[in-house]
Amino acid sequence: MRLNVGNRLLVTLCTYNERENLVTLIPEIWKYVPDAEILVVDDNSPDGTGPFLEEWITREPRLHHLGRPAKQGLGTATRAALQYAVEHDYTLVCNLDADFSHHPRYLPAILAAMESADVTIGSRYVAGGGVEGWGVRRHFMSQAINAYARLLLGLKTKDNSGAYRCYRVAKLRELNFERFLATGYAIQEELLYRCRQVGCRFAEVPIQFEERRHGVSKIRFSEGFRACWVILRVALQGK
Ligand SMILES: Nc1nc2c(ncn2[C@@H]2O[C@H](COP(=O)(O)OP(=O)(O)O)[C@@H](O)[C@H]2O)c(=O)[nH]1
Ligand SMILES: [Mg+2]
Repeated sequence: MRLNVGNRLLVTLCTYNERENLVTLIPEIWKYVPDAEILVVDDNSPDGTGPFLEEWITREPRLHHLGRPAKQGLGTATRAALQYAVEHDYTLVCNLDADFSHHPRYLPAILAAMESADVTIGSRYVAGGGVEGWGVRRHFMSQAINAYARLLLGLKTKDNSGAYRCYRVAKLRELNFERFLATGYAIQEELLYRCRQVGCRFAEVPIQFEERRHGVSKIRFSEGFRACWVILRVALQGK
């Protein structure tokens, strides 16, 4: 799809050891949205993602690399990605996991929903959405975290823990990123909570969450408990 005239879209990918996925994911994103620029926030992955991107960038002006010295968590990586979009004056920023769990085929529908929303969620938990390849434990963890976040943070949206989202950068500008508490996976719930505080309109577009194509998940079971603790602190901190 083509972007409306004057709109600039940044697609952000946070990565730790996702080089094998990036090789095909980045061109796949441009298949759906050729005008998008892509930012990879990489934490000095041992698989050589950094040098691989630096070489690619010499041939591709739509590609950007924000390299961090060491693995610092998905929360701070996501924040860095969104802050980059604010600092570089994009209109919209879409974030995807970099392992093909979030297929770029949904980007056109997500962008269309932004016509009347400030935040659009690529949602596993609305009609037409779903998850493939998860065991019982992973399903339970996701459902439990979502119910917990809805209860504590008063969120009305269905998929509050997924990272597949599009944000209107003008609304992100209103957030105080210094106040964020999450450094890990709870960043997703915290972002929705803070976006709601600044009056964002939300939309959810169904996606099928797919099994990662290469590599291994970086999430640990303990991450669920850590996320619950952070969500509680966010709720207590209030405005
Ligand atoms: N930059 C950065 N990316 C991360 C970090 N932890 C996870 N990611 C990336 O975040 C995305 C989601 O992580 P993943 O391990 O697939 O989590 P899962 O899908 O919940 O199993 C992937 O693109 C990871 O490479 C981190 O500490 N730093
Ligand atoms: Mg994944």
